[in-house]
Amino acid sequence: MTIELTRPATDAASATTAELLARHRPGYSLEAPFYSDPQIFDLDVRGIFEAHWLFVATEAELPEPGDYVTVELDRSSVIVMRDDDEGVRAFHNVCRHRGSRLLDDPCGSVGNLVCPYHHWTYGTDGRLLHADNQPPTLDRSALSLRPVHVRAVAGLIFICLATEPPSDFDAVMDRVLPYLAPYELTRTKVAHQVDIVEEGNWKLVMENNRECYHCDGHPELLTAYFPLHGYTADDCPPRLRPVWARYEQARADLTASCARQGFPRERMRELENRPTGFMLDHAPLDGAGSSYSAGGEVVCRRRLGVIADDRFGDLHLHLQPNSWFHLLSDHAVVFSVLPLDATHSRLRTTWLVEADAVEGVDYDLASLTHVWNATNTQDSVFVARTQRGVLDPAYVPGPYSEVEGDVEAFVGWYVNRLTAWLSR
Ligand code: 3BY
Ligand code: FES
Repeated sequence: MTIELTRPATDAASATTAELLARHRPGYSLEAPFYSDPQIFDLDVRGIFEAHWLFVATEAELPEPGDYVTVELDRSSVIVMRDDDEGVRAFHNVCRHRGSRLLDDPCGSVGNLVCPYHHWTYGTDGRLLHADNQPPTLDRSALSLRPVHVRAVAGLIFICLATEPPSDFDAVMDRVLPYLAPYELTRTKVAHQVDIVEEGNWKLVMENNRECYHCDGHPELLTAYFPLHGYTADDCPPRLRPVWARYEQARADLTASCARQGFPRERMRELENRPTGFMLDHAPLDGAGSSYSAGGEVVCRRRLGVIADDRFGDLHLHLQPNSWFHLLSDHAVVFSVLPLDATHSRLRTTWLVEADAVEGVDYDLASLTHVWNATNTQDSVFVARTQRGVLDPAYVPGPYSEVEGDVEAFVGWYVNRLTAWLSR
């Protein structure tokens, strides 16, 4: 037996990012600098986060005109706002006078946007309405807040900071929309929202989400979630065969329910080779099959949208680079990751329930949030442990298992997109 005692011959830190990308070994995790180097973090911000569509908020967070959330991404701050015509707008949080930040809070509500410095005042559509002591020749129409590309799709809000956003986004959303529309997320309210500062690079947070190889670390999740992500009937290990049998039955029931309700059913998986990589799978749930709760029972008495069946599994959508979504008959839980620095990320989790659902009557917050709070906490530990490990000089990329295909697809997508951006 040979025991490898030495560090890898090539020092990764001395290679350029382009070289590191070019020598990435498919089927293996990334080299250490991708998880820790501040220069690569800077490239990630510019080449990934400023160049792609990002899921940043839900329409439920902006029920009334003037409601806003601010999105902080490295040096950029973006205001996402409900305008007076009930549309969703996004602007750079930068005054057109001398550049002051306009809004400081993560969310709130305003009549107009008034700069705290010299009180230039903008409408909810971004137009400059008032600026004191200006000559009559001032062209106010040229001094609107600078817009940011924004799309509201079935109640989910995406922004893109690129001058020319990836052009495949609308086509992807057209394909996803028939699956999301029945849940009517525009008619929901925020029951709960939690931010976690993950002690890990944003890619470690995403990679962890993209596999269930570690799912025995999630006992609460496994009361409802079938830990079969990435398995087929052929490679399902013996210990999971009883689970597989339950899964097959639940999947057949779900297919029948979709057919009865006239909803689409096919899985879609185009994670790697397009700018807006995505995966959508309407998966059955274990136990009672309805929701994320101890026995798979519903956790909210009011169903979402036009769903006519409590036992309607989990419509889950994964989007590159920063989000995933679980839509159940009785609630939705949506996740957005934003990078903070090379080794820290913010994970925001938002629980949505039907707009008229009443806490304490239709749902109880502790039950609604139990499974994903527990799962998020467990995942944070996995992410932080991995961050510490990949910072160790002994770390070398390791091979993905057969059930980590979506991690490999995420990493492949990242390598493709950053390579394309660097050679633009
Ligand atoms: O949240 C998710 O979609 C993933 C899929 C596998 C593990 N994790 C629960
Ligand atoms: Fe905003 Fe002067 S910087 S009004």
